[in-house]
Amino acid sequence: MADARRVSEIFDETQWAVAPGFDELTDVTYHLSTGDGIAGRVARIAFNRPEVRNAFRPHTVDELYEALEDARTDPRVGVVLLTGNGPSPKDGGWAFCSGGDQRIRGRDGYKYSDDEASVSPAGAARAGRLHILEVQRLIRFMPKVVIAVVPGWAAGGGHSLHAVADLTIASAEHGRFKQTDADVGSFDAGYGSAYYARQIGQKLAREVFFLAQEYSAQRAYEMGAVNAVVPHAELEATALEWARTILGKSPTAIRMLKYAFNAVDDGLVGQQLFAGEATRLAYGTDEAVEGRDAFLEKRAPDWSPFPWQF
Ligand code: S0N
Repeated sequence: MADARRVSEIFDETQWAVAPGFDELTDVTYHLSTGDGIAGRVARIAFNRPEVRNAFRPHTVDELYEALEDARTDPRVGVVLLTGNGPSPKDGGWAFCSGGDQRIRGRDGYKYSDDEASVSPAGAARAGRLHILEVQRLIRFMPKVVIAVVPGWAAGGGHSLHAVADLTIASAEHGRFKQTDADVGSFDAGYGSAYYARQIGQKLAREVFFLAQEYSAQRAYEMGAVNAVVPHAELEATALEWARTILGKSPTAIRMLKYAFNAVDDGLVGQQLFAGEATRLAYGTDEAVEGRDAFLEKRAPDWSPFPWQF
């Protein structure tokens, strides 16, 4: 049960309630906003393994996916804050996420348990998961704004999650960025690197990956990887304020804009998503209704009221 004490030192329990049905999570927490005018409209989903800098194991990714999917399909939710709880009870360190849990990395991916293949056929089928990439796609393709709220380390696959998020706000005191993939023999060859290079430029992106140095929140801001750097104590309040501002905008406009920003880098999938939303808008026109009605009434459509606009 994710009570307020177990959430995070900078979590304001007066602003949030545990999302219904998500009170038994172990590796992440999932809350919905309760504030005036935004009740139920902002989701806060947080890694909850601060003792390992919020590294994710397959079970973490399962819970993260379920929470994100719930937020995606909840018509009230317009903004998702993705963050990390903290600090670590061991040493007081803060993290957004430090990527895949290296202690359970096998030769074919990350393991649920040592003997999972012997547990059941499903266990065998899911052995060696790398499904954080499915989470990346969920963040990328959901027609809502996802903000990475970075209270500490964003490293490895955690760095990739911040890269794929729509916006990033970081703690001035504890926000740290480091792409360690090449240190541990892993490589995010998609959004984490190639798309990241679109954000900050090729030379800088190659430096981040090839040297795996540490970057402060301020330096990441200067590089164009972070939207805002704020005092640690104000991080979550600032993120909620940004969410409130975004919720004041047209949902359709935000959705079309996100897919427009994505389309240029997402190839046919990007075009498909943008076109799907365009089709949804077209279905609302009298012209499209006439096409449907003509078919159902077994007559030729009358397009005469609809000019060939220029
Ligand atoms: C984050 C770092 C820089 C923090 O350093 P700091 O503050 O000095 O803390 P530590 O003492 O190092 O850590 C505290 C405790 O936490 C444990 N820990 C930290 N990170 C991990 C981790 N990732 N896995 C397991 N344990 C971790 C430490 O061991 C320590 O524990 P104790 O107290 O018991 O000693 C620093 O911790 C660091 O560099 N961490 C490792 C970062 C890393 O290399 N992550 C993995 C990178 N690769 C991926 O994430 C791949 C992900 C993936 O699934 C993928 C697959 C295919 C395609 C793409 C991806 C992708 O998304 O990238």
